[in-house]
Amino acid sequence: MRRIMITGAAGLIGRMLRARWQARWPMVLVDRAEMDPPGPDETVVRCELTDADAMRAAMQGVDAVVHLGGVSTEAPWESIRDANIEGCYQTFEAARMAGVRRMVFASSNHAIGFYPRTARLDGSEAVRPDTRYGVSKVFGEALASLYADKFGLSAVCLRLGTARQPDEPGERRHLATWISHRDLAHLVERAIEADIHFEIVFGASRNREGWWPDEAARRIGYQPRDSADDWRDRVAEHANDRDPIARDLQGGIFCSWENTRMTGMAR
Ligand code: 15L
Repeated sequence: MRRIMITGAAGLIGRMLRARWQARWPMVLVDRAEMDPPGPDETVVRCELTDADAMRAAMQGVDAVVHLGGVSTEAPWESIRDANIEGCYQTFEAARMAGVRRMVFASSNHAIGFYPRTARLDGSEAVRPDTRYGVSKVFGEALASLYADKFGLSAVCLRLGTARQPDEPGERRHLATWISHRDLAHLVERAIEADIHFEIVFGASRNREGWWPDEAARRIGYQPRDSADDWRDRVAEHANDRDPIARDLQGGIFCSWENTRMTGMAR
């Protein structure tokens, strides 16, 4: 029986996976924020990702880590550095020392956000991060590659699109980027179980307007069942859809924030 660690277990995706996996796998649930008390076969660990001792202790007996923890949007450098750079490093280090078999790293489409919406990407092209947050995801992907090649900690990096609550697209951009909770849970399960050394995989549902025709997703056995198309007529226009920078680029509004080159603002 696999024992799975979920970091960021108090977040939207962490809670969704926890609820689905309760009868399936023993879990170690890690977050700095408060979580529901442990059920049978669950261990709840409240700590910072940067707390190397706590992370090493929590990692004992873990077979696979789903690393969702850290800052999940753009933030001041200090927050990104602590949670997404140092915290990510300590998570990989604890996993290496405990002999973990598989790391599933929650990366993001913001690692490639400056590609135009006309581009079709498969993960083999150069990164174009759109934020400090996106840069931290590129760092995590690079760390995953290093630990796979040097220490045999096999890894799947999921460049996730948009997972939301409510579980439906909320702006026009999401018609390409949306991933349903059901598809996301299936994607993470395939990332845990696939026979893979290292892979970067985009995470979106079966959206007709999608930008990521993903061979790697097929290689790990991901078969999405939902589609943003079902909401096409119900998605109201959002301010982000009218932003002159956001509307042409895959990362959307993340590309606009603090942008002095395309807005002509002073640096
Ligand atoms: C992300 O990486 C964020 O974590 C999430 O909140 C969304 O903004 C998503 O990307 C997106 O691109 O829609």
